[in-house]
Amino acid sequence: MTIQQKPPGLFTLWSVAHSLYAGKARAYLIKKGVPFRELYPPHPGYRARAVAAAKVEVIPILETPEGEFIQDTTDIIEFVEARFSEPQMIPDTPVQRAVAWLLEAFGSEYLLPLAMHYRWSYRTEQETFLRAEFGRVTYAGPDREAARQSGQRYMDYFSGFLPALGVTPETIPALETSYAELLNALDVHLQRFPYLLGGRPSVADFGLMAPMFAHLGRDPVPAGLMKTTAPNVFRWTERMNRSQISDGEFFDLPETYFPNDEIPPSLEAVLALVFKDWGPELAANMDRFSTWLKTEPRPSAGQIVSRDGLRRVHPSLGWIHYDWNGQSMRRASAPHTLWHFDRAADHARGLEGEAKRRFSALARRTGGELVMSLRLPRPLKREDSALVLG
Ligand SMILES: N[C@@H](CCC(=O)N[C@@H](CS)C(=O)NCC(=O)O)C(=O)O
Repeated sequence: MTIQQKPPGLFTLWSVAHSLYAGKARAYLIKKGVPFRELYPPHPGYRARAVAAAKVEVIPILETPEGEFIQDTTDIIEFVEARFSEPQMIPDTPVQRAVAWLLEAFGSEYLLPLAMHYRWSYRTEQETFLRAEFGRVTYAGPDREAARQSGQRYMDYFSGFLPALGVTPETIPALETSYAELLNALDVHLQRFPYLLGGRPSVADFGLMAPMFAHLGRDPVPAGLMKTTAPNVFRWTERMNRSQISDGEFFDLPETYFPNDEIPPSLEAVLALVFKDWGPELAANMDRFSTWLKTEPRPSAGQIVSRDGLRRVHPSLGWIHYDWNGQSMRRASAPHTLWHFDRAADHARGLEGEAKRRFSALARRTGGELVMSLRLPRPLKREDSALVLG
């Protein structure tokens, strides 16, 4: 096999087209104008360099031209932002910045069960597509049948996630109803604005691209649903993968965030759903983390936060139960979600004076006061691709 040599200055995104989190990192690098290429796992460098450095088998991993490796899409964004401040991808006004990080966390975490549901509960309707996509993870050759067979192991692995994500025949109707509500609210907003915070993309959009592109906007069944019920959301997924900031559709809108740190009513409607739908899970995860801490003999700084003590992409501390939209929900706890939520909440907690008052009023109007009052019983950090105690 001939391995392509990379031009100098080029970043590498170890990636696949149908990966949820790669969709977020890809859109970010495109909009940020970072020169990058994408390489797939069959390339020998994936295991030898990227997985070896990340210490977990995961997609995506960013490799810098200097040979550093960064895993976790939020860490990737933070790393690149620290290196290149322009073009701006994070609002610098206080309320918008807190809202942007909150939506970034919500998109990256909350919608994972829905994305996985629409991929795997409708598997028979989209089997050929999924086989082709998962084939690309393990096979790079001309034999189509071999490609379609080769991803089977990964398909079995990922489709097995549904019960741990709370997706069961009992919860599916409520999950689908809540998703329809969210699609509708986003569709109304994106009729008027190209991005969540106005004329310029932000971390809010990248977080939402995680579930909304690879699964919900690309797999045949959910993409059909998105196109037929929320076409503005589908159009936004296309826009998010183009390097231009402005879009000819919105020709009179400047390439800036909403003026005066405003959050328009159509985005408030989205936030109301964020708090209503995400709140019960966050509170249950918080309780589970507190209980786990109490049962650990000597919880020390740097200890891996995972029931089996292993470094995992999606660690768990056991099952959580909570009432959710009239359903009793049972799923595996997700402490990584708490890490993500808390980084966003920290921006809100850091607000002062008039900005603090405006954010509190916004949380009150959108039913988010309880959610925004949730506190980690102990800090969480990421170290070497593991979630650890601070
Ligand atoms: N928090 C990570 C999650 C990455 C992730 O879940 N990637 C999936 C593919 S989209 C994966 O490789 N999962 C492997 C696994 O769960 O074992 C990120 O933001 O990068």
